[in-house]
Amino acid sequence: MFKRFAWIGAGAAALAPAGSGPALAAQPLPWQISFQPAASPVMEQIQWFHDFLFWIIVAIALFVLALMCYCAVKFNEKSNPTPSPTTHNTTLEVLWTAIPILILVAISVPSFRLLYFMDRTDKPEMTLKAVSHQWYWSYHYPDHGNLNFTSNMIQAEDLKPGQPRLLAVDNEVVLPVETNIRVLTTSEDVIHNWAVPAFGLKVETVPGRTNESWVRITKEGTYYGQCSELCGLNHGFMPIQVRAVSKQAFAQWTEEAKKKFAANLEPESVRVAQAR
Ligand SMILES: [Cu+2]
Repeated sequence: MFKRFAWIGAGAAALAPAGSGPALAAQPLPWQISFQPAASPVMEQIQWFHDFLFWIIVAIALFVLALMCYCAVKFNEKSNPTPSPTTHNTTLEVLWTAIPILILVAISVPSFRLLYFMDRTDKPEMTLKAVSHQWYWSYHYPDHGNLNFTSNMIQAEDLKPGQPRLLAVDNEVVLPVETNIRVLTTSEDVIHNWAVPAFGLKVETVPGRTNESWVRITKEGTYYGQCSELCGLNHGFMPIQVRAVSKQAFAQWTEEAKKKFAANLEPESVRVAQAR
């Protein structure tokens, strides 16, 4: 059911006039009422779990509504002028204790399975480190010659056609598809949160601490996210933009990026020494 709404969103994006942005951009859309299309196994499972819970909630709500209607009709003063003095019914009491427990157990099994699945990947093929600052991000690729750069939001007046307001950045994160990517996050100042809805990722970035998660992007495209922890004045203006490309295109990009951000490649200690 919810996937259908996501498709409506994706359809609307595809129907947008040419030149208005990448077709596979995963971002919030007008009138969107459900998730962005999943672009990672974690998000696929989150959506499955959401739908699973939804139908359990619908069943419980309908059952309670039916009980209430039944009582209102059957036991109102007119149709039941002399109420029964019964105060206990052992069978009923056992049932209304045991059945909710069984429902909670049925929910907990996939819930824990998903929690552990989201936690970390066994076989990371590369690492991306996202560091938060008030109010921008910096990204580090420790497996690619310490490639690193900062990523700032593009101000509304500087947007080019197709760039979404409050979401587009100057230097996007580029990642390969079909690769197990370990995501490490930390912060330079206060607590922020690196969140990309299409990946099912929402990781706190805490000063003095490194948090870990992972992503395996299944589709090429551009994905947007935002800082999801109230972090101060410009909290709403430090978006995240990820471009997922093929492995070959990623290898090519790292070579170009190493040239573009050559000044950042040396370890910080060397840079500090040179500046003196
Ligand atoms: Cu923030």
